[in-house]
Amino acid sequence: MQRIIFHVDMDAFFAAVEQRDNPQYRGKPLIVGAKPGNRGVVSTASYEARKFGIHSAMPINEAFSRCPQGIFITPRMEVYERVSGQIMRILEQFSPQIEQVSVDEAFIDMSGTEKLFGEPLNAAKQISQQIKKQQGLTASIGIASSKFVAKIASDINKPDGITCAPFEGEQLEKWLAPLPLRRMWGVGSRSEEIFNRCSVNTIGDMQKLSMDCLCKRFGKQGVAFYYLCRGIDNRQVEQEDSVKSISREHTFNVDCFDRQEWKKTLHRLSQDVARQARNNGVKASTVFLTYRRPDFSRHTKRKSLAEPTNLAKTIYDTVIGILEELDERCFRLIGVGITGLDQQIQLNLFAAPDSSDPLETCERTVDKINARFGSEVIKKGLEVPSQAIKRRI
Ligand code: TTP
Ligand code: MG
Repeated sequence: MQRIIFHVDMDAFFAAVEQRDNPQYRGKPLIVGAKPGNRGVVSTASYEARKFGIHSAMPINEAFSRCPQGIFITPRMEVYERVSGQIMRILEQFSPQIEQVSVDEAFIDMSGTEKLFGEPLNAAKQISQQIKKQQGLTASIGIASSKFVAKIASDINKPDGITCAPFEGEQLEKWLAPLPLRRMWGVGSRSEEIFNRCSVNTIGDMQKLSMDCLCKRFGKQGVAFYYLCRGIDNRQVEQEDSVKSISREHTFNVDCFDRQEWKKTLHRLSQDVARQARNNGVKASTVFLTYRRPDFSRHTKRKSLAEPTNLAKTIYDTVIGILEELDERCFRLIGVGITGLDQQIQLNLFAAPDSSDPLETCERTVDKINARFGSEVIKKGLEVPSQAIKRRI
């Protein structure tokens, strides 16, 4: 049977959700990320803002100097996670074989679905229409006989594009040939530099290298390069690979010495992480603390749990335990993550099972209220400023 793989990637995802929910942002350069004047970065930019050269991971202050008239907003993660879950449910209607690879992208194995949805191009049009109809958002879809080529294809006609790559043979090789080496999985800036020094600048240039030559320089990775540059990639669409860890981090505006501030930040981040775990229907067996020192060096410390959890309280208590064992005075960035995720339960936002654990029931109820009325409605102890408590008293 012919393998048919789709890669679906939402267009300017966070910005598109904001433009959908806030008509005043539509058609305008919208930048979602840190607040200008701070040290954080751009999460994403609307296509109008990209015309100014703004892109994900750019320092927010550079984005501001490129486009001071832009609209700068901070992300609403819980909304994007909810929309992400809803999009995955749309995709599930087309095939049970789905691998979610990030908040806004997934592979779908569409092999053998022609009788239900017609030719691949026709099936992709139906997916795109359903996402537009049900979510008011656009996606770009790549169609190919492998994950590697489908991923490249989805990026070619962005936004709102559907691209079908040749399925095999010489035609596929020719299709890949003009693309820059950066599109290859496994080619980072260092290996790109090595290739460029030998005048290998495109995937086509790589196709001319022998297996022997690639292996001598890159070992096992060289074998992968040899096949990938010809569009040969047998990796399966694997649902259980979809989430390996969930983490959130925060960059302080100025290097932070304040322990209370660290704890407040970790409390908020633990809730985000726990909520996403519950949304994804997973529990974690390991919690980790990640941080950058003022010298930018990054460190991660982890701790195993006696029992898997998706509770903010357990995640927070554990990460504070890790923090207490450290001898750090100052952080530039701090973050919380969970891993060792229990993959038995399906990724499905609203199919979260009811729990008999009162704490979990309580946290789930808060999730529902905040998702419905906005994340500001219910706050937990540490998040309420002390002045606010005093005022109420
Ligand atoms: P992407 O799919 O990489 O980007 P995008 O959807 O914004 O734009 P494109 O049309 O090119 O696909 O990432 C999905 C979301 O993940 C993005 O909307 C914001 C978030 N993100 C970050 O927060 N930081 C990052 O560095 C990147 C790349 C993405
Ligand atoms: Mg995207």
